[in-house]
Amino acid sequence: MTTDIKATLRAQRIETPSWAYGNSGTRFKVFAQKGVPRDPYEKLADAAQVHAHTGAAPTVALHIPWDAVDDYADLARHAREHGVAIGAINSNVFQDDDYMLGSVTNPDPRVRRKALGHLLECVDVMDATGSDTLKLWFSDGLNYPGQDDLRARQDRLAEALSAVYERLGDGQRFLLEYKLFEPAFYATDVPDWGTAYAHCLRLGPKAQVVVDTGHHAPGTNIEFIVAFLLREGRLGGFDFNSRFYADDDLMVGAADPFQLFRIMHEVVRGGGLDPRTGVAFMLDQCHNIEPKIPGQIRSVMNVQEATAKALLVDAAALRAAQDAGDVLGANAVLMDAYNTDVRPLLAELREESGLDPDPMAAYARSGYSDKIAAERVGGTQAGWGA
Ligand code: AFD
Ligand code: MN
Repeated sequence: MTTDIKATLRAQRIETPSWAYGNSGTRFKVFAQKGVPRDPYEKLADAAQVHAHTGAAPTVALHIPWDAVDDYADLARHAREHGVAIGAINSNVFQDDDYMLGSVTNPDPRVRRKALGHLLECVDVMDATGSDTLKLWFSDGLNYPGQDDLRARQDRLAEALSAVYERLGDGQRFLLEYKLFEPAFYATDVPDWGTAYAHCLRLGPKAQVVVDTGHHAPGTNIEFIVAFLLREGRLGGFDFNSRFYADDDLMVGAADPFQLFRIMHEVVRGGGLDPRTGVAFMLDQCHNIEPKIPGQIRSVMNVQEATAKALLVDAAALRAAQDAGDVLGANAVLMDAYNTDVRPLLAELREESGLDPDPMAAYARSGYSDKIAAERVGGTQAGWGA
């Protein structure tokens, strides 16, 4: 059993976001950190550190235009030279002044055309980088009742999504991301998994839903959403992070490791770890006060630990207890796996893969942090571009 679990964990791939390595903060303050990358090339170098120490993070999501370059083939080459590859392409229709009243759902057709143009440019970037996944998040929404027509905005959204869907090439897909709140305060045009699912269902199999674990009302049963979407073949992937109160973008598993375990249990139960399902395990986090690279390393480790625990669930015993209506017995089977310390198993796995059993300590010893702080002087540090 351990051999199988190790093989599955060895095959697990977790994607880190380029924007996690830049400065980030809240509307109150962005705290600049020493050594932060100044361009996509340096971001990829930092992301490569996460993969080098964990062995589980070989791809890096880009965000356009933050990571726009003249020559994507050269950027892809740079990534390969550092042992990583470009992953999902994230669109950005939330930071241009034209988008104040929305992007693809804006009442002004000129703005809608501009937003759609950007989305189609992102597919061009996919063609240039060989990425198969476009991630679409719309901050579009309203601050007041009556401000605009909720139904008309869905019509506009559907029109834009259809145009992007038609543009996708073979082997390409888009992941539609929902978010209950922020930056809009009254209504968001893609607020929940049902809205995202309905739009994807209408379009076809190349449209799937991405579950950002910070994008729900407090107390939402996220693992139910995961189980449902996976069963429907519409779980495109995750934007993993964790939250205490809002979309806090903290290290995944840091606020509620039990919830992350329950999510990964549904992934394992539904076959979502099989690469053929295409479920993308992406991180989407912004570490405002934590050092960037170690924050990503810890997050990758947290996903690995939750996955290892989920793989330890005795599926036969669980099913037997469930079928027998043995409430406490079934719960005990799940809790038994959750309460297992899987760190020795993961340490062993890393050593067998030629890695240091403790990625955090290995990174700290590497001196990379001091190196980039000393070298990266001048230039303009990457950030959220807000
Ligand atoms: C913001 C949004 C959303 C999106 C991310 C990258 O809330 O999570 O995936 O930016 O564009 O965090
Ligand atoms: Mn996200």
